[in-house]
Amino acid sequence: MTAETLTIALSKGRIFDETLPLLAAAGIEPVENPEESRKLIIGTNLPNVRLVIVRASDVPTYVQYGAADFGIAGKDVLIEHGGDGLYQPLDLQIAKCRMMVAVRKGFDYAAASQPGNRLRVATKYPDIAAEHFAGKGVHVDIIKLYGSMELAPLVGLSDAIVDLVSTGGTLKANNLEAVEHIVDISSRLVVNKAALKVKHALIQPIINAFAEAAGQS
Ligand code: PRT
Ligand code: MG
Repeated sequence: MTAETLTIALSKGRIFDETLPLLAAAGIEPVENPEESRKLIIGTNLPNVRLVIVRASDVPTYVQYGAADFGIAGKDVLIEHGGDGLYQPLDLQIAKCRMMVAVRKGFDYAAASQPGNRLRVATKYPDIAAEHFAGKGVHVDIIKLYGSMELAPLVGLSDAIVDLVSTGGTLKANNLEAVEHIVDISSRLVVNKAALKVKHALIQPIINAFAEAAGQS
């Protein structure tokens, strides 16, 4: 971690797309598109600023250990990660969605989720799911998955799923319906605490530009 260079951790896809205008507002333009390039380190128009392209759920880890100075991660990822060693100055209001409980259409969720009952829940978010059902007094067997949660209730792996919903199109296409809203999700700026001190002169103007572009200053 040298004081004069900056490394920013981003994931491909919706976060990268929605971060581009924020980077532009801070005068930062990637020289390559990570969707097309296989490179994991991408330069920018600024010689001292580079991007590292990582899995969405790995962004907090890179920032926590200082391998990236800051990054952008969904609140879903941050809740599961725990946020250790991370300063979270801004809700960027990008990549918005909702964490929901969903079941097969026609499944009697109201009956199945009575306090004292036992429910099988498939999810990529075991901590969020466990806390939600503990709050309702429902016993759950959590089945950890890494993707395509929507399949689990269709093939009898689980009664319910806890997953992110944005348009609702994926649930609909798979004959599922959302039955409970857990929490609204958007993406946050996460900054390494040591980097914020050592590289304050480099990082603070970017935080300010992001805040302004996100309508929060
Ligand atoms: O895809 P990969 O396994 O590499 O990682 P990831 O799914 O964690 O990354 P990515 O890029 O898909 O998502 C990054 C972040 O975007 C997440 O951490 C969320 O904070 C946010 N986000 C916003 C979403 C969605 N909207 C979203 N709709 N992440 C995932 N989805 C998925 C959802 O899981 C479901 O499968 O999209 C599907 C539902 O979308 P609709 O529009 O059909 O409702
Ligand atoms: Mg995804």
